[in-house]
Amino acid sequence: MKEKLNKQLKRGKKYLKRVKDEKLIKKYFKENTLFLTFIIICVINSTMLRFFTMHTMENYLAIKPILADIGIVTIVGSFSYLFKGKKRYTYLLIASIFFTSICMINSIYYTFYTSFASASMLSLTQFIAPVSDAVVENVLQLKDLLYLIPFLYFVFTYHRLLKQGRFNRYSKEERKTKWLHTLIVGAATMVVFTVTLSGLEIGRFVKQWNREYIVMRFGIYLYQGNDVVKSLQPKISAMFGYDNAKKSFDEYFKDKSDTRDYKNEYTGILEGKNVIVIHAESFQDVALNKTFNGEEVTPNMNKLIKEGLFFSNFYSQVSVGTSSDTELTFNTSLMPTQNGTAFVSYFDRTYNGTPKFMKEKGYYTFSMHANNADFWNRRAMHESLGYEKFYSKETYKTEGEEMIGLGLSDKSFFKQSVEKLKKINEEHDKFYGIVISLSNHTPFSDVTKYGEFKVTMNEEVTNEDGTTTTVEHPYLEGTKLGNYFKSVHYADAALGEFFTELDEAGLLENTVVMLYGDHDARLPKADYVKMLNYDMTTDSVKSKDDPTYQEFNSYHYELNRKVPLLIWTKDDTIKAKQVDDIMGMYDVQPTISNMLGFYNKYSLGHDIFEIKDNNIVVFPNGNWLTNKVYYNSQKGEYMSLKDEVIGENYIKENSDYAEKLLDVSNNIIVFDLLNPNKNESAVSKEVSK
Ligand code: GP9
Ligand code: MN
Repeated sequence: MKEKLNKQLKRGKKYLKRVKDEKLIKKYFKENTLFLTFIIICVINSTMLRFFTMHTMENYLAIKPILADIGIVTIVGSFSYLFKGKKRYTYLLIASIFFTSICMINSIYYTFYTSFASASMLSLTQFIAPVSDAVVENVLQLKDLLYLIPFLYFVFTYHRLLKQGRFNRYSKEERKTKWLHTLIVGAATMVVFTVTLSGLEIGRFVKQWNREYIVMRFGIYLYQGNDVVKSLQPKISAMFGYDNAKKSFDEYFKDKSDTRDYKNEYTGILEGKNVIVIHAESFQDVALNKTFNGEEVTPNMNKLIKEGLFFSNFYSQVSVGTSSDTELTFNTSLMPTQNGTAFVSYFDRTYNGTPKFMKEKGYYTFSMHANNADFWNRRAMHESLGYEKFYSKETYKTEGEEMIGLGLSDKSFFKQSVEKLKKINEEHDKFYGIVISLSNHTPFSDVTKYGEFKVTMNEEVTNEDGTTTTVEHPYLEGTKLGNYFKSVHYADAALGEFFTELDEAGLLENTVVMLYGDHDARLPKADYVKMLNYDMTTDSVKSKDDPTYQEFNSYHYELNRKVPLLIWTKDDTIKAKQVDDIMGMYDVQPTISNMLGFYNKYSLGHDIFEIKDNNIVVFPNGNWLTNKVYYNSQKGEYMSLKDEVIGENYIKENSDYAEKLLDVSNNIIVFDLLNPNKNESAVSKEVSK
């Protein structure tokens, strides 16, 4: 044994001596310049992508994704050695185009969706196209082209080697050995990488839990490979995982009553009333009651929220499906799907949609939106939700009308919608419909069309002679947040006109208006910091050491993403009240169904007037919010909202609840569990009260 070990040691020493004497490392570098360049440029690009997208220290210092990237590209690159002569270059060229494209696509995608691309979203490119202006302006940026530099360097290296006669041609034997050795190195790197992973990381990777989390720990290439497998999974798992899904579904709802088992002061109060729902694009609470030099950003909304039932801590729960995810959750009390979007990938499932229930109650149900009917696949999905008719772009006059951002201006859209509503009101006994606005859509750059609204800070300066002059500090002018306020100011004015026109047409009698902000406006954190900490005396942002500096960290950012929810009647059917309990989009259906007189057993949210301040809002990425805590599931960290000590149990119980809820929601959609033909237990429960 000892002798054997000694022999091995001797061999090892001899080899190291050879490496030193014959300068083997230098030789290796010289002989494999092209291959090594390929590895380096692929790793540089993926690292660059992570640095440009996720701005956290944890990401900047992460070694694991670099290791994973090296492993993957080494394995892929190793096969180049099997090709003869110039074909080896062609192979590496194709591979580097492939890896560079992954980085570029994800870079563009991230700017638009603040997420990484998914193969299940491939069909969504057709939805991106109509957003043309917004996409070009908001998405294609110089940084997206930076990935071409390393790639071009690779091409240049090849031509340089060729010119210098250093592009090696290997014999068959050499090629085979090189391939095998390189493959072993790649595989060994992957083994080292895998050993460093924690159980949690592996679990989340398998689940494709949160894309940022995966990219931060596994690198973009491994993420994308996993994503392709995961994207095929809905189709495959819909075939195979049914039994487990059905079991957990039955278990989840087993204690829930088949009919409504409570009554409160809101039960049935809206029964028989017409319903107009307003989907207010990117309307965020931050604009409410905000003033610039005494002028309100949203004077109309400020008035309405004082008159109606206003929910001041209301959050949308969107994933990559943004507007469409909100529509899903608003209408069905289900969460967005874990892969792809329900509107696009699962439009053919059965949904317990509010419009469907209202139709059963004898209402005429419809949706109105002046955008292309196929955007977010609404044409198909609105039918599945139970809207009898979708008044889309084709039914609106756009010629000669004002266009803002993505299309027809809200003012024109509302005006034309009122004409349609008048007709509907004449032809139908009662109606339930949604109007989906559009103008207040990112990138909020159509400023000239929003009307005059200054986002400045005025300073009264006393002159030497005692008179005063007003000095205007344009601190938010030109920022995205500043432009957003201008845009919301326009959207609010359009809303004001809509209410006036509805009133003039007599459409507010016997009608309830519900309004929700569909999701936050994805505004830069730095702009909020500037807004909160601008010092006009120095014309700059205060330093963090300044005692009056207001912190605005990532938790403040998350909490600030809340959107308005309003239920309003012209008469006093709905009395003015502000509800401050934490509430999510999935609580809307349970809350309004009690008012309107229907019941959906398979809702995931709660009637806010029953659950009150005991509520939890689960976000699609696993984060959750209660009246005590905002929990960040990716970081495994939380912020206590009331400065109290939070027990570990509290975090665990709520995290388990969130995980279970997301799982059940996803199963309902993927396995079509509300379809009475596929799931018998769903039949009898899908009834109106
Ligand atoms: C598109 C509009 C905007 O018709 O609803 O969608 P979004 O980009 O917010 O998902
Ligand atoms: Mn939207």
